[in-house]
Formats: sequence, C-alpha cells, structure tokens
Amino acid sequence: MVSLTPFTTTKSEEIFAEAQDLMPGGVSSPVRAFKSVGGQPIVFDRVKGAYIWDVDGNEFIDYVGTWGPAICGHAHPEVITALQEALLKGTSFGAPCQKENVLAEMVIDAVPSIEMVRFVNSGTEACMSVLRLMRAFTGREKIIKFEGCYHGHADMFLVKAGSGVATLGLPDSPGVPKSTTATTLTAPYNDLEAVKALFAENPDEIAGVILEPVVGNAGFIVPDAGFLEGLRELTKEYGALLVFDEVMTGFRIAYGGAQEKFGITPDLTTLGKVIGGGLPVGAYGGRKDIMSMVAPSGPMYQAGTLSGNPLAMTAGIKTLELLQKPGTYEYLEKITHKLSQGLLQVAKETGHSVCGGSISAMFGMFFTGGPVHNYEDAKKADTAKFGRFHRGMLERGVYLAPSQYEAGFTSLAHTDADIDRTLAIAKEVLSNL
Ligand code: KE4
Repeated sequence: MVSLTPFTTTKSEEIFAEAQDLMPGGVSSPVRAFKSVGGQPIVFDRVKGAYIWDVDGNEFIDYVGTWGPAICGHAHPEVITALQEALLKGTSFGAPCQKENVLAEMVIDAVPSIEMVRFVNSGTEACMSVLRLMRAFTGREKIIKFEGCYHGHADMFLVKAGSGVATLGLPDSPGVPKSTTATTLTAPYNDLEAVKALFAENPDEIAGVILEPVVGNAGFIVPDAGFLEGLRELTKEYGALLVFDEVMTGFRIAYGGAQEKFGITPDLTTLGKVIGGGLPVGAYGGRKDIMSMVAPSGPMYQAGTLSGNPLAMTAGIKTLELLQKPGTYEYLEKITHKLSQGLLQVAKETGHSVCGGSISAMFGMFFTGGPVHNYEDAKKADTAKFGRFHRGMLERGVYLAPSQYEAGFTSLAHTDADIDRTLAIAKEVLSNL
C-alpha cells in the first residue's frame, strides 16, 4: 500500500473558485481546468526538478513539465542563475540583442531543416506565421492538416484540432469564419492515400502539409513506417511544402527533433516550449530561400514586441546547452521507456485494455486495446476510465496531463526511484479502477 498522506485541496479550491469570476473557466488555458478528467484542478505553488508542490503543500511527481519546456527539470539552477544575471540588464529591449544570434545559431546547428530562423512568443504564433509563409512562398492558399493534430489556436488550424479542442469535444470553434477554414483540408493521420486524394482533387492549389511528426495532441501517436517519407515525396511531387510542427517534439524526441530521429527533412519547422526553457518563445525556420521572404528581408509581414527578448533567449540558450551534454537522450530514452512499458504492463496485469508507448522523453497510454494510428482510433479510448486513473494518481502524488488527448513528458530530473514509485502507485490505482 503506497502511503496516502491526507490529500486536501482546500486552498486550491479557494483560489480556483475566486478565479472563476476573474478569468474564463478560471484558467489562462483551457486544458488546465481538468474538464475532461473532472475534479479540482490543483493550484501550483512552486516547482523544482521533477516535482510540483501545490498551495496545500501536496507534493507530486510531474509528468507534464509545463507541457514540455521543463525537459531539464523545473527551475534548473543553471537556468535560474543565468536568468538572474540577465535580469540585471533589463527584461526586454525591443531591439536586437546578441543572445538572439546565439540561440539562432544553436537552433540552426541542431535542426536539419533550419538554415534561418525567426523567433516569436508562442507555438501558436510560430504556426500561424509559418502558414502565412507557406502561402506567400508558393502563391497557393490551401493547406493540409491532420485530424487530431494541434498547431495552436489560430483560426485556420481550428479544424478537427487536438489538445484542448479535442479534450473539450469542441466541434471546431465558434468565431472562426467559414472562409478561413475553407482552405484548410484535413486527412486522417497516417493515411497517405487520403493525402494523395486531396492533392489529386486540388492540383496546384495546396501550399503545403503541416503535421506533428509524432502526435502529442490526440494522445501519443507515432507515424507509421513510410508515412513521413510518403509525405516528403508527395509534397515534392506537387510542388508543395512539408512543414513539421515540432513545438512539442523539438529537442525532445532528439536534439534535432523528430526530423533528426526519423531522417526526414521538411522545408519548414516550427518550434516552441523547450527552446524557451520555460519562458515564452516560439520559432519558425527552414530553407533560406523561403525564410528570406519574411519581412524586412522580404514582403511577408510578421512582427512581435517581445520576440527575441533577452530573458527568453537566456533561458533557451542555457536549456539547449544542458541538453547538449553527452548521454542526455540515452538517459531520457531509458527512463521513459521504463515508465511507459511499466505502465502498460501493470495496466494489462490488472485487467485493462491499453496501448501506447514512448519515444525519447515523450510517452502516452490509451485506455483501449488499440492499435491507435489516428484520431478516430484514439477516440475509442475510455476517457471516463482515464479520468478515474488521473484522479487516483493525483491523489497519490503523481501529476499526469489532465486529458486522454495529451502526451506525457519526462525530464533529466526524473530518477529511477521516481519511476519505480510512479509504477507502484499506478499498480494500486489500476487495481482499484
Ligand atoms: P502554444 O501557443 O501553446 O505555445 O503552442 C501551440 C502548439 C503548437 N503545436 C504543438 C504541436 C503544440 O503541442 C502546441 C501546444 N501544446 C499544448 C499541449 N498539448 C499546450 C498546452 C495548452 O494549450 O495549455
């Protein structure tokens, strides 16, 4: 029996209740409201390494890592020190600073597709900007995205999107003009034939294809063998661009992202999360001939007050420096594989139909026998059971993403002991689910 310290959420409840009148749903981002898993969201007080402490003093092993940025562990001392030094020079310049060059060079050196990069302030901004660039470069308007993939909340992507859209079961979002999504074509993930058909039906009209090269916003779904290669060939054949949205997978699946891991080089890439080390950063980049279209070197306009600000650059630089250390990705692969395989084994031993897996520091488990190749498959999962699992783990000190349609994240701060404790708790929860 895992020791169950009394799990009270009194202060969280007070603060969350107060928030209801101040912010829609009491949150700054929908998935944080725990709508699909039910129960009281916990209000964080502080984070460190692999752990969270909430305002009631409960401690949790964290597998969300603020949705990806905390890959070196929360509040890494070297990141904090670097930020403290940077703070003394000011928080924002709105002008060039050398640290932008430093982080840009690190990103260019790391990511196979990126010859030139533009920093923005979120993954959403990166994806909406890259879409404009795809259209500007090709002169075409239509794009292909995949059901269940999430590329931020810009209008043109809110078509069969994943993450919070899927979590909340929103059909698409009100407020999005039909004219905006009329040029957004969708296909099931891993379905090359469907993509071929879309290209055949829209010859010379498709600017490009954008996808999560490993899906983390419909739960964890990996590309079938040949899928990424097939998209690379199809887009070349039709004169369209291939865009990997690596906001989540960038520097997590490998230092060079999924494109390094799978050996497929897109034309453009979006990044976020890890490259900001926990501060707001997004980025888009790719071939120089494409990126040179971006203002002020070219006619495609995109701008941002806080883009490239020295604090965010500082946190990103230090985070990537830490990730460059030898053995980083071998360690992440080892502990995440142990966690993921352990969860699947314990779930099956306790009589549950589950499937899932992991790649490097990203993992997921569906409450369905699977296999899960796309969003339709993912929707067969027992989300009510996931909700009970999530709550049971939370009450015993393990913080999982509050939706079946999200992925899990580990960090360099997670230890074998953390994984063992997580599996022991999971065994108890799953035995009584
Ligand atoms: P942001 O605008 O949230 O920084 O990034 C949007 C985005 C774009 N592309 C991918 C592949 C992403 O995963 C995201 C954001 N991920 C979600 C988690 N599934 C952020 C969490 C949230 O919405 O609160």
